[in-house]
Amino acid sequence: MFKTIKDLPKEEYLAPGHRLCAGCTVGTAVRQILKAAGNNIVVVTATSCLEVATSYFPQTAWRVPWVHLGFENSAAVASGIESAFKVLRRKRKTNENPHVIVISGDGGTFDIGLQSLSGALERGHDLLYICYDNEAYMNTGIQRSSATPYAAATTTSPPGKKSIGKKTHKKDLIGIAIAHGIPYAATASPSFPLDLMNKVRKGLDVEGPALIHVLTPCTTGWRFDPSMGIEIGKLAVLTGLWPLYEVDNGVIRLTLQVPRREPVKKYLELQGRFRHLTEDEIIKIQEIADKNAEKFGLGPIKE
Ligand SMILES: Cc1ncc(C[n+]2csc(CCOP(=O)(O)OP(=O)(O)O)c2C)c(N)n1
Ligand code: SF4
Repeated sequence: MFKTIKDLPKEEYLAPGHRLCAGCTVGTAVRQILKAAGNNIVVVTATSCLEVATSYFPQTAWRVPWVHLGFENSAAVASGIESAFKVLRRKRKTNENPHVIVISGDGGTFDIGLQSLSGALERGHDLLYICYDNEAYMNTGIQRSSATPYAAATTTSPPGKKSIGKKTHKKDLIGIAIAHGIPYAATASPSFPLDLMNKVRKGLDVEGPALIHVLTPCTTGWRFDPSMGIEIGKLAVLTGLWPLYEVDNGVIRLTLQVPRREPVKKYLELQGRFRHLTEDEIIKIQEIADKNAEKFGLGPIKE
């Protein structure tokens, strides 16, 4: 368990010099994930910002074994890798027993990869699936995904006279994952690194599938100043829009208490994708945070 920053390993498994945007929190999250996981791993990544920015031929930012897959099949290939190692060990052809970790975007998880993810969870493969969620298909031009939150502007959910932006709400990925009866699922944020890294360790240590859903603010798609990513991630948690919790063998536990919540307006007004919102829409988003607060036992809004 990582109790303080001093406990963190010094090793860096994501090399600097990758091509993620300046201020992108995906790189920060992946750096933390790899530090927590160590190098006895195989990472599987679907097409995404993370993939294109870290594997610019002939260079790679990955200092661990890594494979790029099609958008739709990362969980299927991760299942195959996990099974192949199992068979090779049984046949005494290898002693190697690496953890298999998928790191995929929300488009590759919530939408196009959901079928292969469901299959992997249902079959019970011993792997850790991490969805980094920048709340849209960023790499191809900020199209909405089913993880895009209510009322956010994207290039395919533009606000206008007859539209408030995205009309529907974000899917409950953790709810979908635990419906498969998996032993461990959690939300996380790179703004709370010890919480995120301890969840990665737990997800690797359980036997069977684990899933971690990480909110990763995106300077380009959410339209905020590149210096603000970590602050915006903190505000997502402190408003109650992104509660940090885990589901350990069916038991839900809040991992970060928020005794006094920030109003959602503080989070929304920092982001260009919400600039068009009326007071009425802001109230609707405040209600989402209030419902989360009731569900997870967060404190009241600060006066
Ligand atoms: C089956 C398929 N459909 C569409 C694409 C084009 N495509 C590549 S990356 C991408 C967006 C990925 O979105 P997400 O998983 O959220 O990752 P992000 O780019 O936001 O990091 C799309 C649509 C593709 N490669 N394969
Ligand atoms: S578009 Fe967003 S998620 Fe993609 S690299 Fe840039 S900041 Fe990161």
